[in-house]
Amino acid sequence: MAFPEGFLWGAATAAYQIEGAAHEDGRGRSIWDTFSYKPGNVLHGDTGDVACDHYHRLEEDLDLMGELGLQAYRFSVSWPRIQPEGSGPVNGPGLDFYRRLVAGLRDRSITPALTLYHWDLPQRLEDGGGWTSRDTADRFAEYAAIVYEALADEVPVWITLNEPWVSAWLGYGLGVHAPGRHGTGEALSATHHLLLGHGLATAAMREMGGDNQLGITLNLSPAHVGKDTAADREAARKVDGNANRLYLDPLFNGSYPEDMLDLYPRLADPGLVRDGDLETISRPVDFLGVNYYRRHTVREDRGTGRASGMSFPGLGAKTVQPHGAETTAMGWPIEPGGLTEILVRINEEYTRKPIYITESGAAFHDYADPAGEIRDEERVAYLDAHFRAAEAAIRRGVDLRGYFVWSLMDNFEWAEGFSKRFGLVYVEYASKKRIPKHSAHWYRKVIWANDLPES
Ligand code: IFM
Repeated sequence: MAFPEGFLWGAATAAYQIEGAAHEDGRGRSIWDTFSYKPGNVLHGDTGDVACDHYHRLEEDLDLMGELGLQAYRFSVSWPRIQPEGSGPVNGPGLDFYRRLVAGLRDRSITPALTLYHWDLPQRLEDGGGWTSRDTADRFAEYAAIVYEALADEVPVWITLNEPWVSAWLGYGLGVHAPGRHGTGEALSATHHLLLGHGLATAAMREMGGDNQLGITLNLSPAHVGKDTAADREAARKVDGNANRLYLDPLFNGSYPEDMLDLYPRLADPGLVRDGDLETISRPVDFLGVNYYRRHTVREDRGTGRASGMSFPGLGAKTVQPHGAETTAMGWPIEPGGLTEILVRINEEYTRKPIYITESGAAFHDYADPAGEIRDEERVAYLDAHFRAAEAAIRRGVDLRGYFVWSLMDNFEWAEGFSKRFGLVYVEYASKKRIPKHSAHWYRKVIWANDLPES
């Protein structure tokens, strides 16, 4: 194996998924509070009110990270903790929490990587249209500048948005995430304003100076053809367009893809995409963050019968399980080769800028055995295979700088509530006790050696 010297091994989390303390120290309401309180939206009625109680267990969790030997930690800042109304005055205690977090990381020589937006939009902004409104992009840039002003000296890696595809399509298109709105037009407006917000925030932070690395995180999934038919090829092209190119093209080429403009004429509407927007969106970043979980194996969907996988409404496409692939507890196929594939493609088709894998990991049916051990050997195998796939991309010329495992600890998995466990560390939710799983002990050795054990 050949991970370069200085390769950053880390783990990732997000504010709403772990913090809890939803009504403390002046935090405002977010769209995930509203969404999760509505019966039927989240499995078992779970909410992030308490989550892993990380807000109150900060020191314990920092110690845990130190014990795991993490070199980097990716976390997100909760916008409604900083600006309870989404604009206007800063909530000091909210900012102080992240100051303490960052100081604690630095004390332990763990590099902080900060995400500004991981889906918890202040509800007040949603009341004014949320990401379908252009105003939200401007407010996001103001919020970014507030956080940057406070933490730029201590945080070297900045990520504007986490997975804008998920915010736009699951939140505004399919309604399975907050704010639970349904409509292709809304998802497209949200897509554009999220990207614009990224561009404006990046520009605002650049103007403030500092030699930090600024980037954005996309969730990317190669789209493969299910059967070699013209209809499946067409369906796979559309899924690739929607899931990958709709975000990569404006960021790195300064335009929406031609075929997506044909499919979604709204993206050519000057009322939505104004002069100069694409220049703002495509201003250079210092790195791209990639979240990789799965490939899409795509078949045409004539809308008959029940789709066994994910269906892409309006695209005439659905995903199916690839023959023989094992799946995670999320039902996602395990295909490490897709990680090499997407990294090499970015390098060849979009940018030679450095890349971080900002999330990669899996949920399995973990449980504590009578001795209190969590023997998650499936996760060890999963991570081992994906680390090898990342290394294969490095050998093929990709400038990969680091790898953040999703997730540091089990947490609130959005619409799935607490039913899906992605953590290196097990959380016993009743007591909030943290128990490192076997994968955590294994990962510690990988980090220490900057290498993988012989397979
Ligand atoms: O838990 C999420 C995370 O918030 C964003 N990326 C995917 C993870 C697993 O679904």
